[in-house]
Amino acid sequence: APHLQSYKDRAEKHTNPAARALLRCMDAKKSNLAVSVDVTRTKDFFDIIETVAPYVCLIKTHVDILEDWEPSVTAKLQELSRMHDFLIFEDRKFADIGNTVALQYSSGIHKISDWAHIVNAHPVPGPSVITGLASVGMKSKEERGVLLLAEMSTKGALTTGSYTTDAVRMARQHREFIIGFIAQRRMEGIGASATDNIADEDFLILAPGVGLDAKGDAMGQQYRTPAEVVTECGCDVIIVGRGIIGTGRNIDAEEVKRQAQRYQSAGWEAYENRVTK
Ligand code: 5IU
Repeated sequence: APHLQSYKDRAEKHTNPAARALLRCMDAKKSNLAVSVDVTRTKDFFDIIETVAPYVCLIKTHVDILEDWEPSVTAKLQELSRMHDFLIFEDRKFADIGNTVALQYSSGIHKISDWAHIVNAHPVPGPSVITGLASVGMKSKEERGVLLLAEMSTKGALTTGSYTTDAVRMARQHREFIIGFIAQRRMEGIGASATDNIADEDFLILAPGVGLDAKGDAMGQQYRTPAEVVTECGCDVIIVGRGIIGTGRNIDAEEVKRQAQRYQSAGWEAYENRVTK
């Protein structure tokens, strides 16, 4: 089972270049931490990224919330990604017909496919959402991969039962491009039939809803600890926003750094407690 193997071994075997790059980075930096930089001003955005960069494998963005976004923002983000060795995940949650998501991914002002190694999509439209994104991402010369939203962290989420099972089945049909899931637990083998070759299935699980102090927020978010998420539930990457960046206003760089280090160690310890040594 992939969750018992090291990130390093999985990096060597994975067939998707973006997944390989992420696993390699996790091993090299000893970090399974993704920081979610949900702020509205580019100055805060870059202050946070430059502070947390040494401790993360991945930076998760919502570029559409930046009030003063301009093309140089994503150019600088790519430069930082190369300089500090982290990947970029634009949490765009595509959810339209194939033709539309292909345009949303490649075009508009943000041109997401130019700079985001990883994006995600809701499985709700069916396999056409994957076909649409793949028509852009699979043609790119860069490392590109997509995560399906198999489960959400929020109270009352509809992503349960057969919805989740069908999401895994969809991903299994497109393993060259669907590198894994946003989910709360491992997904390999779910919904597989006897004819599916699941022996070498390795879906990366990126889990949002991670916090060491709070149990949730006032708007339905629910938090679990890195130990619950990584050791017990077998997820690969912890996604942390406010646990590290605070409210996103009046950024205290020293505190952000301290929290990033704290979550990096907690995430890595949870991983070491899981893998077979
Ligand atoms: N996010 C979730 N839960 C989900 C999905 C995405 O929290 O199920 I899908 C995003 C939303 C936010 C980040 O950008 O992950 C979590 O931020 P906090 O750690 O501040 O709650």
